[in-house]
Amino acid sequence: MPPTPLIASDAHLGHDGLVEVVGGREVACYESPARASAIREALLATGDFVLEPPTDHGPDPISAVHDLEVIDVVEHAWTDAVADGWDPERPLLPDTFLLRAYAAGMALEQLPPARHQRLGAYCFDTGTPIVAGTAAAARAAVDIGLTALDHVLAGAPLAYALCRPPGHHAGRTLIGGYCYFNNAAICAQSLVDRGSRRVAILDVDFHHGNGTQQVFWERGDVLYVSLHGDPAASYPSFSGFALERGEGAGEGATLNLPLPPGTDGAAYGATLREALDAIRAFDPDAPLILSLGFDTYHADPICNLALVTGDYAGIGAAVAGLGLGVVALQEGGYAVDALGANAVAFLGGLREGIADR
Ligand code: Q9C
Ligand code: ZN
Repeated sequence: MPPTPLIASDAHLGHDGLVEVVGGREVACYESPARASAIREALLATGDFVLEPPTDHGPDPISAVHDLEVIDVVEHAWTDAVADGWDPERPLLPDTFLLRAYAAGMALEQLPPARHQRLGAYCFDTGTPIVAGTAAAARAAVDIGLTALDHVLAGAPLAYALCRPPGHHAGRTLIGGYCYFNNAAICAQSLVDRGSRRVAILDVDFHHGNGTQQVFWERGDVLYVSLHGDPAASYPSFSGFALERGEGAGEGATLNLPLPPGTDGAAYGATLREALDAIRAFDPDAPLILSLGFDTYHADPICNLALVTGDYAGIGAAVAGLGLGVVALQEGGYAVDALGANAVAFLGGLREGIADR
């Protein structure tokens, strides 16, 4: 089998020095540059991957998914803050969040003009800091995803997008969960815009992809299927329950498969079969968009499932069994020392599954 394109760039290195607030403490952000370096080095060392740069796809694919107001805030909050005297050594996190629950009576058209003062109107948590290099990194992650998609549309059975920052928590008008632009949703929308009528997104990151779900909630042309830690016990807490199934034209085109804490590879595999059956029944006419996280790993510092490295090869092979082209986009995974081995196992399993079919 020919080498698999690995799309990556160094733009993410500027998205660094990040802190988040967890459990009442400021900590170094788990979502670090070392994550991407570890995956990249491990994949290249196998000899089965060829490093390719992203190509510039411009702003239109981003604005096909995200509202201009949040794009504007991501692009300019940092420079507005620094112009206003913000210490450039400190990442920008909102102090105030605009919640619908207290919006009654507010003149929402009168948000503050400085983009950093408005950040909390477009952000849902304390884990999504902005620094000087954030906007460029987020744009590059989109281009990385779209370039991987280009490779698959040009005939590669699999392409791997080393996206950083990740994307699946970012909604139409909201950043959060380490995510700014929703790389997977942008790829799925790009397929629809090129004429696909049934696009499937499979999300195997530990966390529910609330952003991806929101973008396609009322859409029947994009199926969103997610396996994730039960939101009753895990971030993002307010979405990912099984009863969320989409609405209107999208009713039934969202499938949430929450997993209890401690779920191991065998139980995960059984639930994955349900997910893959739903994708087969949907009968996609486009490559699969795979939101790929390794935070289901037993030693992940912020998650609670119990997969081991060997499990990922089986999951990858099962995904290959769909018979679809696969655009794999990196989402989460925070056990940095294990990320390389887990990526090699997953993508190796995918490659073997593709070679066998
Ligand atoms: N400080 C992904 O895996 N954790 N995102 C707490 C508040 C956020 C995970 C945030 C976890 C986000 C792509
Ligand atoms: Zn995650």
